[in-house]
Amino acid sequence: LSKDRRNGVDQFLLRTSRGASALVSLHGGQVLSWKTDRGEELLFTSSKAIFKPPHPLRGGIPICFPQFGNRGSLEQHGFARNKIWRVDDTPPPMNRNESSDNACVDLLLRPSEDDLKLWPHSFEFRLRVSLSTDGGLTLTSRIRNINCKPFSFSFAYHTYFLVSDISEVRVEGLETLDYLDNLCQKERFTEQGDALTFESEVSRVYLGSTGTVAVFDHERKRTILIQKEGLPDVVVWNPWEKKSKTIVDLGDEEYRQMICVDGAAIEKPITLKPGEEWTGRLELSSVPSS
Ligand code: TA6
Repeated sequence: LSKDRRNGVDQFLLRTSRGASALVSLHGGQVLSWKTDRGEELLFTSSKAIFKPPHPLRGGIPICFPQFGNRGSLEQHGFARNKIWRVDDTPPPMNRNESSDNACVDLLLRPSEDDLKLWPHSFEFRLRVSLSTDGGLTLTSRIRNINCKPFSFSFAYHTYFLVSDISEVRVEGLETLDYLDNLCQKERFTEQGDALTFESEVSRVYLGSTGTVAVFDHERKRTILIQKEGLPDVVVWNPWEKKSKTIVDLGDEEYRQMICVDGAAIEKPITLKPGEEWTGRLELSSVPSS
């Protein structure tokens, strides 16, 4: 684990002995880069990304909490991604599935006075980012209610994968699921059984996904496998050409090199009673494919 600073914000580089790496910033607790042991980047970051908190950072894995999108009274995707997190001095113990050989960093977010004015619920949000010896990336979020009243939230790991060409990408594992289409007033549809391919703007929330979701990048001959716990929904987003032009921190043509596929909990918000804790885990791995 090594540390450096960018724009006055600390960031941490996790590395395996074989050379895989992940870069994690205190800005948003955001993973900014994830590379294979051959040095190939797997996450997209916009060339126009603004590295100045509290501006959210376009790329990597922004954490949407305590609200996903505009489904509530808070700013888009909640405030967690805009905050400066701190290193957690009292991290949770390793669980049985975690190896002490993993490279990891533990971060903590507590609400500021200003956050409490907007969202009057005290919480502790502990994030562990862990890189296993085989290069797999795991993000574990533990959110605890330290208030005297229950609260509810929605959540997403808004993961921007880097792809060679969006037209050559296929997403599998969502066939037959119901989804809410953000482009049609969040109307509910059912996926008709084919893998997803992309030829126009897509903004959907797939519901009740239990299995592995796979992102095939035909041109790069690479597949990303997404597994998750505590995260029943999967967001799929690509802004395509027209929408991209309205997003200031995204290049006009960059939509071709990205696809967001998020492990999330959106349709049924998570409710925590005082003292309760929720865990949401995302496990990403990359495998060569033909
Ligand atoms: O479905 C994902 C989404 O909510 C889209 O509507 C789009 O706006 C995207 O997130 C990115 O949001 P951002 O606030 O980062 O521009």
